Amino acid sequence: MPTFSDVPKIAYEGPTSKNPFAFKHYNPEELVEGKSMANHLRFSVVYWHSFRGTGADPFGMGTMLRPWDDGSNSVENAQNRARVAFEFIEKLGAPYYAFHDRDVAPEGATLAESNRNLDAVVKVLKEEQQRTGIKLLWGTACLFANPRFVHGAATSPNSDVFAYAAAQVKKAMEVTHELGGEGYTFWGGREGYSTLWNTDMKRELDHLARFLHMAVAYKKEIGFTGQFYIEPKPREPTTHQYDSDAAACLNFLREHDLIDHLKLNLETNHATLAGHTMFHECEVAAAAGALGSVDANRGDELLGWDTDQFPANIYETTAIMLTILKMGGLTTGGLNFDAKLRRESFEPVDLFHAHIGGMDVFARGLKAAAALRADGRLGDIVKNRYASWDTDLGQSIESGKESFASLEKHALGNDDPIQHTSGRQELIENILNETI
Ligand code: XUL
Ligand code: CO
Repeated sequence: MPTFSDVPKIAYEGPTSKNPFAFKHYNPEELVEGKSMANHLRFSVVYWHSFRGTGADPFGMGTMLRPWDDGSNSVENAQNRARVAFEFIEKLGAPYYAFHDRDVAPEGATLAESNRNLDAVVKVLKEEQQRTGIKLLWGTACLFANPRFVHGAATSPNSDVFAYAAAQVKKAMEVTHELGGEGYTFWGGREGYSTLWNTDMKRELDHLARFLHMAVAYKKEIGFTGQFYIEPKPREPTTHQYDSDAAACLNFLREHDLIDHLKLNLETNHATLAGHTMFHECEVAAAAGALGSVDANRGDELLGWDTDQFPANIYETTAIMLTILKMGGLTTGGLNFDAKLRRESFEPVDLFHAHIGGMDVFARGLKAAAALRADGRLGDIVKNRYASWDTDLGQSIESGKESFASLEKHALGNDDPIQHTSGRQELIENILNETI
C-alpha cells in the first residue's frame, strides 16, 4: 500500500520547530518527575472516530476522504482498514488503541456471523499488534447503533435484547482478552430513558447491575485480568443516561456492590455536558480511588452537544494532569483520543494534525502540572488554607474525638473565626498564567 507515504514518522523537534509533522512538546523519553512522558500519558487512538467516522452530522452526509476504504461492508475491507489504522498509529507513535466490536468488523445477518466477522478482523489486529508493538488499551461493544437497542441494551424493557447484549459483550470480552487488552469499557450507550412516563427506572437499574455482575463473573471465568471501566455521560443519545456523571456512577457502583470491580473512564466532553469541569470529574473520581482512564477530547462551549473535538485547552490538560500526578499516575488506563475531526477537516493528513496537537497539548499540561508541583506556591496556598486542621482542634475533630457539645464549648470560649484565610483565587490564577 502504504497509505500515509507522504508523512514521515512523527518525531520530537522541540518548541521552536515549525514542522506540522513533528511534536513540539511530546518527547516520549523525556523524564517528568522521574517517569517518561510516554509512561505518564499512555496515548491511545480510537478506531471508531479516526477510522470509521465519516464526518456526517444531522444536517448532512459524510465528508471524509478515505481512499483506502472501498465503502463496502466486506470483511476484506475491514481487514484492509485495520492495516491502514496500524500504519497510522505506528507513524504517530501512540502506544495504544481502542475499539468497539462493530467498528472493526461488520455486523452479519446473525450473531454467529457477526462473531465470525469479528474473529477474521481480530486475526489481523493481532498480527498488526505483534508487528508494531502497539497494544490494546481497552475494548468495548457497540450496544447502541443497531435498532435492536432502540430502548437500551442491559436496561432494555425486552429480556431477549438483554440476552443478546450479554452475548455480544461476552464475545467482545473474549477478543479483548485474546488481544491482551489492558481494560474493558462499559459506556451506557442507550442505557437511560427518553421519558419517565414509560420507564420503570428501579427495574432498569437493577438489570444494569445484574448485567455488570455477569460481566465480572465472566471475566473471572476466562481469566481476564484487565481493568473494567464505566464511562459517565449525562445525556445524548437518551434524555437522561443512568451513568450521568462520576458521582452518579460511583453511587450506582457502591449501591450494587460493584465498586471493587469497576473504575471510571472519564471523558472531557461528557463532563462539560454534565455541567461540570473535567477537573471536577477527575477530583471526584480520584477521591474515590476510581480514576481509571481518560477519554481525551473537549466540547465546544457554545454548542450544547457532544462535539468530541480534539483536546486543545492547556488549562484543561494541566488540571487533568495535576490530578493524575497527585494520585500517583495512570496505571491501567491512558489518554484515549475519543475525538473526531471536524467535518471540514476531511483529508487523511488531518488525522495527523489532530493527534499531534492533542499529544502536544497534554505534554504541555503534564509539564505545567509538574512545574506547579515543583514550584510549590500553589501547594502551599492549599496547605495554608487547611492549616487549622493540623492544630490540636483540627486533629481532634478529624480523629473523631469531638462532639457537638465539646465543639460548642470551644466556640463559646474563642473569638468568632470570621474570614480567617483568603482564598487567593486571583493569586492562583496569576501563578497558573506564569507557569502555563
Ligand atoms: C460516546 C462515547 C463512546 C465511548 C465508548 O459518547 O464516548 O465512544 O467512549 O463506547
Ligand atoms: Co468516550
